[in-house]
Amino acid sequence: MKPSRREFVATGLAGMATLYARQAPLDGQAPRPASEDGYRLWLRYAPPGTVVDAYRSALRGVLVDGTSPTADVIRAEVRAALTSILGTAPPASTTVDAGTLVIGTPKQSALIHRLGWERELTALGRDGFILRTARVGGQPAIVIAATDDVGALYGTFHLLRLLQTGQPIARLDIADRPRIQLRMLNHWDNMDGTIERGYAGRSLWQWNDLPAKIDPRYVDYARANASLGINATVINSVNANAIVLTPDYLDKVAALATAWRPYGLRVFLSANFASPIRIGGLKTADPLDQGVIDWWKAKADEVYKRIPDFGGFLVKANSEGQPGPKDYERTHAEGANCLADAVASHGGHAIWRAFIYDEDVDPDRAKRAYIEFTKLDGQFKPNVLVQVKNGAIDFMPREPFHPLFGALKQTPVLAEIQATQEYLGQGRHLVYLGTMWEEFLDADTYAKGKGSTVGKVLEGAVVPQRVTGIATVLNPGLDRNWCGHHFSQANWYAAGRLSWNPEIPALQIADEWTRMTFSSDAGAVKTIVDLMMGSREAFVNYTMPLGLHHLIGGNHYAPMPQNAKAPRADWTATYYHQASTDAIGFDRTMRGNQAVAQYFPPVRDQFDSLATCPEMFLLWFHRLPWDYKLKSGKTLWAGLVEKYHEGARQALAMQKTWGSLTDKVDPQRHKEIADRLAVQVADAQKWRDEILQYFQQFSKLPIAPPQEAK
Ligand code: BDP
Repeated sequence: MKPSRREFVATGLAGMATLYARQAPLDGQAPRPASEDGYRLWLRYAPPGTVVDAYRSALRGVLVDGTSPTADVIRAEVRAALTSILGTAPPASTTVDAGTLVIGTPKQSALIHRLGWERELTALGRDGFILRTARVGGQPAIVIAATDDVGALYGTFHLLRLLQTGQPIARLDIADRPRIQLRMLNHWDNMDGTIERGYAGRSLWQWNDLPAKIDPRYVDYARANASLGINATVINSVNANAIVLTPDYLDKVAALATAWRPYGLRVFLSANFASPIRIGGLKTADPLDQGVIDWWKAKADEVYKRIPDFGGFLVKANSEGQPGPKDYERTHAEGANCLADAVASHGGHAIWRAFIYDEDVDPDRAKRAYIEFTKLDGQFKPNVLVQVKNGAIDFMPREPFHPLFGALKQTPVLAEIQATQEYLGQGRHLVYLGTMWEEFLDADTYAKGKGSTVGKVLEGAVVPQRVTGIATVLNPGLDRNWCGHHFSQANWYAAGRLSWNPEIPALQIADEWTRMTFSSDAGAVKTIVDLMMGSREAFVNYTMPLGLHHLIGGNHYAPMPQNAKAPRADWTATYYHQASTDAIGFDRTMRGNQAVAQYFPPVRDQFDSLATCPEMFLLWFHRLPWDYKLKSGKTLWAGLVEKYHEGARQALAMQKTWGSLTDKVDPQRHKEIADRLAVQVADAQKWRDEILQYFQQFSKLPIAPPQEAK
């Protein structure tokens, strides 16, 4: 039976209450931890407390039974981790004694083969694993077994997570597999070393030094990803420079692919649709032109010669100025199929982004992709996947789920989520997105009746999908701590965990991450986890509550509700909030522009009716007078005032809470986070004041702060 979302996943933590109770507090005044720079992410392998004694007696030797680059990776990781967690690494064994950790595949290891687990392992798939206490050659041992050695690597990281989070390992019986096949990252790195919407320094990829020099950081990047089960990465921006497909660059990409292969990480590339013109010397990029078809085929062959396990192309076409099939009056299906055909014989995929919003399709940007892509369902080749952002506009702090989830019956759909925090405080605000993605993945599409959650749609459990996937836009850079804000690392972590299993609770993920990243001190963990769990709602409250969206300008950071001038109307703020003296909000109901009709009937009706529309989406779907009565009995204006004040107050409380952790968190990270929280507090007040003052011109009502906010 599947664990319900509200319980901790069986393979994860035993339950917070028991966990906190089990851990003895650290003795008296524990010394303040030594400074850290955050480079090691959640792979710090700090000893998790007194439980280490039990680990020492349970782990007395290590036998990684196999020879392959991945087996070497496992050996090195286990050695480094156990040395750090246990104080000294248990010896590498060649035979099994009591307490030997045995890791391998039935194919390579006779010991594992003799356990007779093949059928069970096959059912878990290539990436699944068993982590079990068992007798091996008559000796009690811990076994990590998988069909493929990458599965064994995932199992190894699972055990290391249990150790880092202080879990009991006396009787292990875990069989786990990913629910999603393509667990993918999308980097938005430009070829000149800058990163689009990157807030942590320049690109990780050192194009000038590649292919000769493999920076050790590439390997640490792969380790971090493998520890979460991330198995695919698109390394260049969707606003793609065609140069990446030239032979010199392909050699560089191949060197990265080679470094990452032992970690199970496959490379994909963003392709510029006009590449046949830009680097191929052709006059056209028309996807039905034979010369173009041949060019892509030859290009794909060239790529696969260097990278035999190349994943395929990701394409942003006819969106925000990018070239695409519509330039030639061809459909998106015709465009996608051309690239898909080129990689098909190699087992590759063409991933076509649905982030397309042509103004001639519909006046409302939120409706456009659904209209275009539902028309094309059934016309895509089998190896085309459509990649859909979580919401219909663009990574807003809160959006209802994109109506395309569950709507395409014959086309595999990947979700695109963004860990980068482009619209969520970028590298400066502490915003944990696990809760946001949980809300998204749990949303019920009703595509096949109740229980058709977005998570289930993505798993292929609602409409069968040929390939399943979740892509996370993640823009780490050369900053020592990878992500700019130390807490942004949690979003990389959460995205990876949810891509493995969309049902892992955000709370569990926050708890794991905190223990691995900061401390195993029960009080500190609880404080940090609480801080994380409330952070996204706080951000929504002080920026865009009650369904407001896009109240920003071009930098996507600061409030700019007055923004009425941009190259296109749907890049302004006024297009979305439509505030006037009468009302505020976007009428997407059946009486308005009928965007709600893009959802399946129960969802359509829920959003359509004021009685049932969740207030968190109120102004997304409804246009309402300032004196509209909220469920609380307050007017809409008073409700808005209250939300903005609440958000600013929450930011202040977060700062205070963090201040209480000086003894529990190392000085460097504590200070760097505290500095950013000071910015966040000031920003939250700025958002509150600027937005309320702006809307007050229309509401003409007093900004009466709730009592406790003073
Ligand atoms: C927007 C970003 C822009 C991206 C675009 C996309 O502001 O930089 O190019 O999305 O996803 O959110 O293509």
